Amino acid sequence: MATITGDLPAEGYNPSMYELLKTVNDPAGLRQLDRKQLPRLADELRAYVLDTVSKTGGHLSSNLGTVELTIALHYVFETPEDRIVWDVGHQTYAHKILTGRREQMARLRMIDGISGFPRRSESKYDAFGTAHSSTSISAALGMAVAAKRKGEKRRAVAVIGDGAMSAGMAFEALNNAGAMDSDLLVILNDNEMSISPPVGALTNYLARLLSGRMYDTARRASEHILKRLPIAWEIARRAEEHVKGMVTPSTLFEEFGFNYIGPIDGHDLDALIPTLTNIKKLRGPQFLHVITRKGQGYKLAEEDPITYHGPGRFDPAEGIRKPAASGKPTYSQIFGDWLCDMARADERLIAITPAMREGSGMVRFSEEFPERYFDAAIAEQHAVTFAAGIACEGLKPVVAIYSTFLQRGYDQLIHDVAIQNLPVLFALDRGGIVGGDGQTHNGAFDYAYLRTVPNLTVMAPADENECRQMLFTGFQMNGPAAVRYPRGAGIGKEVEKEMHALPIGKGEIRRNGTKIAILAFGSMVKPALEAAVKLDATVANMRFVKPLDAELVKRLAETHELLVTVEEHQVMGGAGSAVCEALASLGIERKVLLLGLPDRFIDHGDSAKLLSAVGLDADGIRKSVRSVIPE
Ligand SMILES: Cc1ncc(C[n+]2csc(CCOP(=O)(O)OP(=O)(O)O)c2C)c(N)n1
Repeated sequence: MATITGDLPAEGYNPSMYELLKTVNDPAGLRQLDRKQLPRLADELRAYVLDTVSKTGGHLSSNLGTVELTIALHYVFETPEDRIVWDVGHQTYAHKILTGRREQMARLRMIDGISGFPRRSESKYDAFGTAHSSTSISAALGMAVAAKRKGEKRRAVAVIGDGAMSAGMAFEALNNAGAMDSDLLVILNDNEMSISPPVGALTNYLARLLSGRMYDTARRASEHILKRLPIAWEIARRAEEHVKGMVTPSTLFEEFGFNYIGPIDGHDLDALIPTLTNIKKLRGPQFLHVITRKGQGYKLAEEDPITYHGPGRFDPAEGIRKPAASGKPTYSQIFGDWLCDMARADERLIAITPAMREGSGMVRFSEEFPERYFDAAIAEQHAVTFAAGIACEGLKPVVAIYSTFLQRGYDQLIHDVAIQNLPVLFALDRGGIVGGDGQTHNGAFDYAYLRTVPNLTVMAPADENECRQMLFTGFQMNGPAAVRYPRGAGIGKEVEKEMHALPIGKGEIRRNGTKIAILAFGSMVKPALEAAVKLDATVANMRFVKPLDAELVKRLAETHELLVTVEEHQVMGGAGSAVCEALASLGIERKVLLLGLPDRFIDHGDSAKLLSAVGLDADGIRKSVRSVIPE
């Protein structure tokens, strides 16, 4: 396979480069091709992935790494009758291109365009919707069991990365599947990378498995034992397979009840296709270990798979350029800076991430405080309980976690942290609409799932400085607290180096008006203030979703005709609901307009456009208010 060097022609790729790819409109068409044509198809597919992703943004490195595996799977298996479940699903661009969505790649992750992840409603070839990791083995096992129960001769395949394999759910599924007689194939796509280098004992184990040391050591030890028994040695020597069985320590996956095959080169179609063809004939749980390279074929991504994991648009000939330093910092950066400052001021601080060092703004912390930095791997449940254990011993854990991924750690949050009232600070990133990743990644539910938990304090900053001060406030508390902030840059507010704790459960009036009072939470304070000018409305920055500032609610209700709550969160169960509950318990009857996300999943696309489409910008807020109180 030729490497795309980065020295591309100035005009970029042109469609004539995709002559073979253009003829493949579905997997049935792919299966018509001669095997000798497949390497050429792989080259075109890889170039097409690079070409389209460089124009739309999206996941790149992982997709370049699964081109041959995708071709081989659709070539050998009878998709869509045979089911392929892609774990996380961020590596499915080649799959999308080969399953009739080649032209639609131009609108990948955009409003009305195709999703960056598999989705059952998008294609019959997307056997299972994914995006959160480590679900594939469970889902494929369910499909295998259902096929058996229905007497259907379909195959079920789960393709899972070594990073995704680190999650408890993957092991729960292996444990279950290995003890069943289901025709399930698990393919471990091992590229020795998660988003950043993977961590944990499994990673070390896989590396040892690959280096062959484990096999060699065991073989030598066994030979030594067997040679003392000449007859036994002779029998063993003759029966090669038997010898292998006797001297190779069974792999972890064999211990789980799988038939382990591999490792094989995941970029070699001559290895992949015959192996998969043979496996297809085998019954019972099979485990194929495939080695791939993240970023394969595009030199810049091979050398720096982290930067090319999920880039925005870029010129493939030049590669990704670092953004100009003058841009507004993101909330993740504000968090990362606070974390370093706080760690310097307080020795007790320990920071934890479930495999999201880069996205959470923790690279600098991991370098400056390596002994106080813990990557728990893609294991949100473990990350939360691990923090609880640390807090029990008087240290101060900070769990940096995306809102959508804390959904995975909810019981741990309640049972291990909140019930014991342990001082764990949750830095909850990606609260609200997240853009291209879409419905699976939107932080739309956290106010609802957090504010119902006793002992927990929930804060939402209106700007960058408030974010820093809230992190400080939460860190000082003697119980659990969460600071929930959005994806991307803030409003450009200057950040004070000085840290001071905010009064707990107190909001603030940002603007005085008449008749209408807007009670704004977090990112909605800014558009609320803009909308308020024409409405002549009062605006409160509520700051705390829990404990809610009931006194402020009371005061505003007594002095205004209409209360308007606005939040970048589902209306159902959100901060507006909390305001209504407060009014009810105060016995106050006042008209309330609740603005927030509607009761449906919000799709992918440009965040500002999506927010505007649901009325969560200044204009939308103003119009909604005017529909209740006309001018
Ligand atoms: C539950 C959950 N936590 C975190 C993530 C964010 N995430 C997306 S891809 C990824 C790394 C996956 O690594 P691996 O499975 O090895 O696939 P690779 O990208 O290396 O191909 C992570 C952590 C996620 N999708 N789901």
